[in-house]
Amino acid sequence: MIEPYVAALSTYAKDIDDVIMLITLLVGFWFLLAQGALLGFCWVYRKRDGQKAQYITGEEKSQMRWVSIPLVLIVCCDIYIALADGPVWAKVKEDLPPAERKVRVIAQQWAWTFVDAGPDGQLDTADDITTMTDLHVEVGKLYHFELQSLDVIHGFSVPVFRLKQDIIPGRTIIGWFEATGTGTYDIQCTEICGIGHGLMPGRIIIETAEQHASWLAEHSELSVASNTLPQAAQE
Ligand SMILES: [Cu+2]
Repeated sequence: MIEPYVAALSTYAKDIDDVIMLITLLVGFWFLLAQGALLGFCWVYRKRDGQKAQYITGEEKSQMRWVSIPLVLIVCCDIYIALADGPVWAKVKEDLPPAERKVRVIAQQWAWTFVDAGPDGQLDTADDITTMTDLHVEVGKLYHFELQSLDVIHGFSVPVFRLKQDIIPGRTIIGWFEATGTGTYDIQCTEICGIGHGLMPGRIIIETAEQHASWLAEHSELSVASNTLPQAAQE
């Protein structure tokens, strides 16, 4: 539905779009029906000369049906939506498929810091690559992300992945994504996190295997050098 405007570039983006489409269609159907009936009754039973308004208690069975039948039908629609979205929620938020890559996302007022695990795939080692604002990832690799906040509640949102997760200070929240296409796209903070909230830009750069390998090679050497320099100076 929104794919012409925001590309769908994660393995679960289409599942989420499908749920949103289902909800839009079901809710839209009942909305149009209810508003149509309201306007129709306003017209049919409008004020006419010589006709007195009738007082309706709504207690008779024929009148109560106007409420009870739509109520049962709408509850059935709700159950149908719950059955459709439950597996998608479980897939995105509860399941944690094995990681091929790891990245730490650190939010603060008002910037993003990203720590890539580097060539060894382990965080908190000498070859970790720290970047501000830009998150470099490889297409087709399953990433685990660790979300951390240095101050207040922020929201990590990658619209092209249909991914959104709040970041709570004092907690590390783990989730996953796998990109299905390349390009540069927005990362947004989706919590009003202070006066500079609107100035908290981020970008995700989804690269091919070759592009990402050369980015890794270029930056991990730099980070190893800078991580080992202080030790060398001490000796
Ligand atoms: Cu924020």
